[in-house]
Amino acid sequence: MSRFKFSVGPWNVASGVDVYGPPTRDEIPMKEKIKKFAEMGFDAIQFHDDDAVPDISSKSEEQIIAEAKELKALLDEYNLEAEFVAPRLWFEPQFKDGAYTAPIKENWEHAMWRTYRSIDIANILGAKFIVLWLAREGTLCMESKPPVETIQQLTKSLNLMLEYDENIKIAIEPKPNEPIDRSYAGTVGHAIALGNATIDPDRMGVLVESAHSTMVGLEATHDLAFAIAQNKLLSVHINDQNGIKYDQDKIFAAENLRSAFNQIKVLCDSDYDKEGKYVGLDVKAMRSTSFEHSYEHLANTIKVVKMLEDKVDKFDQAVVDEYVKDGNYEAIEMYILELLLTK
Ligand code: XUL
Ligand code: MN
Repeated sequence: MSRFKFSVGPWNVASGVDVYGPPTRDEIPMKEKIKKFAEMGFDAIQFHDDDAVPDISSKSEEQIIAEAKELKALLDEYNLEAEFVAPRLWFEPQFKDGAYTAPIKENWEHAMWRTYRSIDIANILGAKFIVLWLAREGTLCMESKPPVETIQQLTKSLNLMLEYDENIKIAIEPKPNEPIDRSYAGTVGHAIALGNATIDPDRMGVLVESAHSTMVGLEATHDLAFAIAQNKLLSVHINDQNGIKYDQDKIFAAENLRSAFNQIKVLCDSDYDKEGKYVGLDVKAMRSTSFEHSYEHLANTIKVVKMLEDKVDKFDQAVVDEYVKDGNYEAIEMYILELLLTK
């Protein structure tokens, strides 16, 4: 048994399509995924606005509310919570040069409309916060937007969201690039600073994704620790990533076992589980995986977390402290390697 509660997003089960090739697996309908997630033991689902209400931009506010209520009934049937709602502000052509940082006013207004609808949906589903992955908030062409004013426009957008609903919290999920070339706010430090610049910093936090920290050359464990130390960690996306390249969303620990151990350790040591927060998965099956194995990366990630929790329980800080006193840092390396490599 894990000490954690787990959440998953429907996009974690996908067709294998990438920018260079078509799907390699059939699409699975949303309702079927939700049923399967419940059977697998997940506690909560993460939603994009259009996962919850497909084709949201073409629908009226009344229709959106009605469909969100239907989804809430489905979740209740399976005893699942909704962890968060995240507006998908990177897909529509209007957002080609950013959403909150769109240089054209009507496009920015559409981004705000979708965000307000995301807050409405979150309230219906009982989710306490929305997640903003700032996918295109940066530049492809550096001169298309004046950077200082544009970053201020991003802060103004956050303030409007906080004013729209006096209870909603906002978690910014930073990522340094992809699809945008150069993000305006690509790290956990940027995300926290942005929150602190708003009218209500107490309702601003971050979602730390392991792979996104790796993509910027930082250690996910320390990003988690930094957010925890500032009381800003609202959620996590655990996964893995092979170096500073395209976003891979590999299963947790597949590339960097020691980092994965330390990420779980920092969550355990800070009592993340006792705060009722979820360990969120943001993992993808590889494109080469066949349809019948569509869900295994999720089960495997949870299994790995449990195994790492056992390692955390075996870890003895007193042993490390003694080695530190003695200046025997080589022994600390071996202590950790033996801990991870032996039963
Ligand atoms: C993108 C990413 C997204 C967000 C949710 O890299 O991680 O799935 O987590 O919008
Ligand atoms: Mn993510």
